Amino acid sequence: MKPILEKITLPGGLLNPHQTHLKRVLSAMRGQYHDEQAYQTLLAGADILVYEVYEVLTPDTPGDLRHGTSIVHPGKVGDEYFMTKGHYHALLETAEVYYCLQGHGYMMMETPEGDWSAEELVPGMALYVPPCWAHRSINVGAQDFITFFTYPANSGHDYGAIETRGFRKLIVVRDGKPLIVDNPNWKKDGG
Ligand code: PAN
Ligand code: ZN
Repeated sequence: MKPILEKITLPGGLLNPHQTHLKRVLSAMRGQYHDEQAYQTLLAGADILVYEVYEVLTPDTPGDLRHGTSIVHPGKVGDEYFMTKGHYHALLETAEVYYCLQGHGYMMMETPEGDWSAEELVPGMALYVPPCWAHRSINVGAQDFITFFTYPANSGHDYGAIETRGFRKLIVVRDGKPLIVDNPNWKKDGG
């Protein structure tokens, strides 16, 4: 294959050319927010767009990379900030690099063994998510939280563990600022 040159437009985070444009709306985030009542109330109003991902669809041969932009829109479900679903890579021992282009967010990360970490991202900060760490982008700011990411093209995505168990920690707003708290709904055994 040939080299691919990309243009990233800010604000907005549009990546051109791209082959996939994922749009995740509120109804696709069922069970992810700790305040189910707030989730239902917000959803009853409108099925709003929570985040978008533009990606370049490279071959998934070992050695190749995928890359794209992730745009988490500003907003909250109750006291919990808008965020991505979050996932492990299906090929667990694969890493990922994120680079913050715009906005203010956190990457919430955890391992199956019980480690967790939340790193703050503002423009200019880069983050290495090591192999075996689940990761979720959280927008704690008032504008779009935009990152560039790249990961091994054969990684795949495993959403199941996070969908059933959730992350150990949440980020909620307290006195107008983000606060990391325990997830009251976290299921240790995954059941
Ligand atoms: C990112 C994420 C993107 C959307 O490209 O896929 O931020 O988050 P979810 O996949 O959790 O919905 C990435 O981490 N790829 O591996
Ligand atoms: Zn990933």
